[in-house]
Order: sequence, then C-alpha cells, then structure tokens
Amino acid sequence: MLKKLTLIFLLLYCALANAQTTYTPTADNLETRQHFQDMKFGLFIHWGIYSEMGAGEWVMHDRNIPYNNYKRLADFFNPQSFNAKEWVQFAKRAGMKYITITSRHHDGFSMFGTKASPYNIVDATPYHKDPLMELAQECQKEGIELHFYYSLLDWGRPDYAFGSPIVNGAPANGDWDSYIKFMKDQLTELITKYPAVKGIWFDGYWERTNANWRLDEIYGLIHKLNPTVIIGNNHHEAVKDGEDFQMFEKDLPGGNTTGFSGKSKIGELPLETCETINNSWGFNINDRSYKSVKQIVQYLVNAAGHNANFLLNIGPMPNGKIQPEFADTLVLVGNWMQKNGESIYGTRGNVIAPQQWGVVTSKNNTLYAHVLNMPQQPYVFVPSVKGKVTKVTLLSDGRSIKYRQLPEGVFVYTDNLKPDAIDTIIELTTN
Ligand code: FHN
Repeated sequence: MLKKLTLIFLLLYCALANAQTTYTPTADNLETRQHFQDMKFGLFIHWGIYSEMGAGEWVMHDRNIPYNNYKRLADFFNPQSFNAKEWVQFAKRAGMKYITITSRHHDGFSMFGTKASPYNIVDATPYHKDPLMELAQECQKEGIELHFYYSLLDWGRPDYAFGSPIVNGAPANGDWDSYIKFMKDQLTELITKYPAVKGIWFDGYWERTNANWRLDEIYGLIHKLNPTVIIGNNHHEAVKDGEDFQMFEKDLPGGNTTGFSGKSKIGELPLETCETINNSWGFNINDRSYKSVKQIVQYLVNAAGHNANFLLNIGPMPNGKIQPEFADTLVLVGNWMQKNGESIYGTRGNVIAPQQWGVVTSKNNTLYAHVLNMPQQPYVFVPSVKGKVTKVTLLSDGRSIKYRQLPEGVFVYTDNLKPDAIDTIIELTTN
C-alpha cells in the first residue's frame, strides 16, 4: 500500500513539475519580448464607468455600492469627447511607445464590444461605440503597441461569486467553469479582433490565491491564438509558467515599499514597473498629488537602470478627455526623452548594480551613467566596467570628461561639471 502511495505521489510530483516548465515561447514571442524591453516607456490607462464617480476604480467596493445600483453608471456613460487619435498622440508626445489599457476592471464592466456579456460599453451605454477598437486601430496606424489590462477578479458576476469560500479550487457558491469559459471567450475576442494587440496584463489573481485559475488553459489559449502576444500577471508572486514578462506595482524590481512585492522575487523575464501620475489609478477628482517632471523622469531612469520598463498610469475623465495637469507634465517628460532618449530606449539595465549616485544603462559598447544625486567628492565611481574605456563624454553637449580606469572601475571626474537638476548623463564608450 505504502509503495503504491509513494508511486502515486511521485507521478503527481512529476506531472506538477512538468506542468511548471511546459511553456516554450516561439521565436516570434521572444522577438516581442526584446522589442518590449527596447520600448522602455508606456502609458497605463485606467478608464471605466467608475471614472464618472471621480473617486478611483475601487469606488464600488470602497463605498459599498450594491452591484445593481452601481450598474446604473452604465446608463449615463457617454464619453463624447473620447478621441483615440488624441490619446495616441498624447502618448507619443510623452515619448511612450506602448499603451496598456483596462479592457475590464474588477467592477466587471467591459470597456469593449463583447458578445460574452451585455454589460459592455457598446450594449449597455448610450455611447454605443467601442473605444478600444478605435484605439487599437489608431495604435496600429501610429506604430504604438497595445496591451490590454484584464481583471481576473470580478465583484459582480454570480459565477465568480465574490466573497464565496473556495472549496477544491473553486468558489463554493459560484460556477467556476462558467467564469473561466467567460474569460476565455472575452480573451479570444481581445486577441483576435483588435489589431496592434501585443500584450495581456492580468490583475486580480491575488484576490483568491487558493483558487485554481487554470492559467495553463488561459495562457495556452492566448498563445495558441497569437504566440507573439506577451502575457504578464500582476499576481504579486514569482513568475509562473506561461508568462512572458513580470511586473511590479508601485515599486522598482527588488523593492517592496508597498507590501505588494514580498513574494515576487525577480525572475528571468523582461520586467516592468507601474506607477501612478498622482496617487490614483482611475480618475480621482480630489487627487492633486501630481508627480513632478523630475519625479517621473527619475522613476523612468531608475526603472531602466533596474532593467525594467516604466508604465506610467493616468486615469482619463469620464468624458474621454485627459486632464490638463497630466498633459502639461507629460509634454515636458517628452521633451526630456527627445533630448536624452538614446540613453533609455533600447538599453538594458543591471549590467552594473545601482549606485548611491544613480544607475547605469547600456547599449552595445556604450554605458550611460545617470547621475541622479551628484556625490560630494569630485568624481563618480563606476564599478566593474568590462572592456577598455576609450572615451567619456557628457551626453547633453558631447564635451569630453576626464577619467581614470582601474581594474575595479572607472573614476569620472565631475569637478568641472554643472550638475543637471534631473539627471547628469555621462557616456562611457568601451572597445
Ligand atoms: O486593484 C488593482 C488596482 O485597481 C490597479 O488596477 C492596480 C494596477 O497595478 N492593480 C490592482 C492592485 O494590485
């Protein structure tokens, strides 16, 4: 008997171990990942019927609004000023290369035309149009990649049964098969109907970590429909089989100031970190804690130095307009990117560990030392530089800078440099 049990256990273990390593990305998928890493800067958009309340995307939950009452928001969601062209130009002007937008958030409302549920922007609102299709078409035209945020968690659907105990991996009071099928139907629509879609950004897994989310089926379906689509899941845990990139919320990879990333150890996949432009994801009429141009640029630079993309979030207003405070700031961020983009786009980070003075990005045989805090002493020490340094210059005006290379690293003499208020970028060319 004992022998039989051990055998069963061993077989189960092997099956599980195999299940964890079964995904082999295609060559096209690996190419999307490379390109994803090259893009470096993206626009995150949280937009839904919750935007009408001007109190963030959690308003239904936070204010205890019964689902059937909350649903009335759909009756008067009519974003007449939405203009996909303006949104895409807004992202481009800021130097962003891709957009990740909420197709369905935890409130369960679909912001796209879907046959899987009548609770969607085309069928349930007076707007009767599909803004995500317009956005996808515009993105394709303008060479901007589109990623869809998709919530696994749903506060309203009876088959999800929010609040239900989970028994044997499924909600006791729901219909898990039906919910998984619903998501697969919607994801099929999102992957097959919308041009320019290159990524799915899952969220909400963390709400029931003891459920069997059937990620193998869901991820398998996406990759079968389009192997080039990259998948990330904001589960706040280590990377799971079938994923193509790893994201961190409101923290740089390795950081955990928010408490979200305690279990998300950095894996081998491309990285992304997301942060809000003020303190809210969805439109919040009371939130005036706008980040400055300096904070945003430095976040982006730090992310690049940690080898991560930066996905910066805005919550557009319910009429479809983006508030001017965001636009003003992002135009200046875009100006910075126009001048200094070569030290960010297409680079990789973590080639040299982050330093007290800042971070290093690298591309081919160039290292970019981003000095964010100019040290007291008259030099910046860049450790562990591989290869012989042949030239050190200031990126802003190309002037040569004195340096000395030792086996331990390079001393770059900064005594004649006027530090830049945001980022003094020093270019080290190696052979
Ligand atoms: O609950 C969501 C939240 O509303 C927002 O979408 C963020 C974005 O990273 N993710 C969740 C919390 O982890």
